[in-house]
This record gives sequence, C-alpha cells and structure tokens, in this order.
Amino acid sequence: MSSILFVSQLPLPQLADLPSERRASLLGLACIGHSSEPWLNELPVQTIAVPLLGDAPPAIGEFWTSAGACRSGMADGIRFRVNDNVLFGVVEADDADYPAQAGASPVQSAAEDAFRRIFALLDKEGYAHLWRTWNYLPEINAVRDGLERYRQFNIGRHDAFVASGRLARAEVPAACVLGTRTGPLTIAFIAGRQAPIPIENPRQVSAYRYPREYGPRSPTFARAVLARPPGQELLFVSGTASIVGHRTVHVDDIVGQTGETIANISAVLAEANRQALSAPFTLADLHYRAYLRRAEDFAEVAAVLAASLGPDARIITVQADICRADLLVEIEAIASHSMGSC
Ligand code: 3EB
Repeated sequence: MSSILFVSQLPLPQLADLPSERRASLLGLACIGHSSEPWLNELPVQTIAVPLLGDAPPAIGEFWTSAGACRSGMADGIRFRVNDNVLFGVVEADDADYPAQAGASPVQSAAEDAFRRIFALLDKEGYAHLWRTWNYLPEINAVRDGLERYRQFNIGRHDAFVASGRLARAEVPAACVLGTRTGPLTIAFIAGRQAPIPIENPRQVSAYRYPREYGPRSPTFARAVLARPPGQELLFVSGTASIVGHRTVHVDDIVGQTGETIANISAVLAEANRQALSAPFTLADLHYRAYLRRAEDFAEVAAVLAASLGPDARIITVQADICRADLLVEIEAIASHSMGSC
C-alpha cells in the first residue's frame, strides 16, 4: 500500500529536525508565511506569501507524506513527486512574462498556460484526475484593462479545462483562489489515478454555473471532492464563503459571514457523507485554513469558530484578499479517514 497521509501544520523551523526517512517520504508541502530552508528546494514546495494571524509561528508547513516510495520529477517547469497513487506538484507563472495579446490578458495567458502544463504532465504521467488545486494570485482584486485579475484568471483556467476535455466530462477539482502580497501566480495540485467524487452544496449554485455577473467565464471548481487512494478516504473542501445561491450575504458583517461560511461547510459535509464509505465526516475531523481580508477581524472570527467548531479545532488563519471584493472571510478544509485494514 502506498497511501498518502495528511500531516498538518508544523512550525517550519522544525523541518530541519525531521529524520531523513521522513523527508524521503514527503510528497511535497505548502509553506505558509515565510521560509528560506535551502533543502526544501528538492521538493515541490508552494510558498504562500501571506501573513499568519493570531498566536502562530512566523511560518507553518503543511505536509503531504507518502507511506510508500516516492519519485521526483521536473517537467515543463513543474516540480512534482509521485507515489503509486498520487502526484503532488507546484507550478508558477508570472504574468509579467506573458505579453498582452489581442483577446487575452497576461494573467489569462499565465493561468491558461499553467493549467495546460499541469494537464500535459498529468496525462503523460498517468495521474489524469485532478483532485485539488490551491491557487494564489497577487493583486487578485485589481482591475487591469477593464477586468478584475481574478476574472482574467478564470478565463484562462476555464479555457484550459475546456481544451483538455475535462470540463465537458464535468471533471473539476476542489479549489481555492486567494490573493498574495508578492510573487507569481502559484498553483499547487494533487492528482490521482482514480477520478474523485465531486460534491456540490445544495445551498449554493455550482460555481461552474455562476451567472455572467461574476465574470465572462465561471470559476472551474467543485465545492468538495472525495478521493480514495488505497486504504484511505480524503475529503477536500474548497474555499467556502458567505454565499447563498450565487449571491454574497452579510455584506460588511464579519460575524454573519463567518457563521454563514460554517453553515455552508456543514452542508457540504452532509452531502459528502451521503457518498462516504468511511465513518461520517464531522466539523471536528477537519483541518482548516481561514483567510481573512482584514487582519483586524481575527478575534471576532476566532470567537465564532471556537463557538461552532470547539476550542481544539485545527485552524491556520492568514490575511489574504478573497476573490470577490465583498467577501471578508473564506475557509477551506481537509479531512482524512482510514478505511480500516486494507
Ligand atoms: C465562491 O464560493 C467563493 O475560483 O476556484 C472559492 C473557492 C471561491 C474556489 C475558485 C473561488 C474558487 O465562489 C470563491
């Protein structure tokens, strides 16, 4: 068996102390905050340049560890590692490197190129099914040439999903798209040999069916996916916000938005549990990442989360811009269940 295990949230200075067998079994990681650990360069590492909030160390690593042997690769600028069942990779694309073209902005071209390269890699390596993408884009809400950069990103992503045939097959991953302070567009992704099970939220219009008022092309993601590497059931809950139907609710009300976001995550869990083969997923199972537009909202959000998730919930909270200008908070989550003795 070579399943993957989610190992969360180590303060990054502890990385240097990891035994070499542990390092050898890492598929990759996200580095939230700031890090300059040189040995990390051997691994796919997504650097997420966002400040951590609350009582947190300066940087946190979120690790993907494989129970079996791993192999590293580099293809078309994408650093990746695989085990028998999954591929973890990181790709970066700086829109400054893409010339403006008639009909395609630099951000659109960067996003389309990044996803086309991801799909080429996945098809070649035989991990055809994208489970989860984590997308970070600087100046996400800035309007350039008449269109918000997030909406430009959506056009490029959509076109790559169409070109690869994945949108026609309704194969869309769980995802998030957040703003960073600096750096290129960076996309981390996990793909597998098996198609994941997409989960939608009955309280929300599916994002890939959003009306045009949110941009010329809809965001290409599922509200959650369930994935089943051998012996394991993983639940990836996409970035979730205070949206009911397709509209933002509780504008300018951080407490209201946080409560509505938890209601949406609960609804996604209930849908996932209709399909789950392992024990039912609960709010207490999840590892959370919370993005706040305004750092000063931290205490109010933390109070709502403690009341609804319990005081021991595992939550990384960061400041980041969110892809709709009226959203103040977005929360994503991951859970992993063992399937028993296989
Ligand atoms: C929303 O529900 C909030 O464009 O991939 C959440 C998660 C959001 C993923 C994406 C966008 C994305 O529409 C925004």
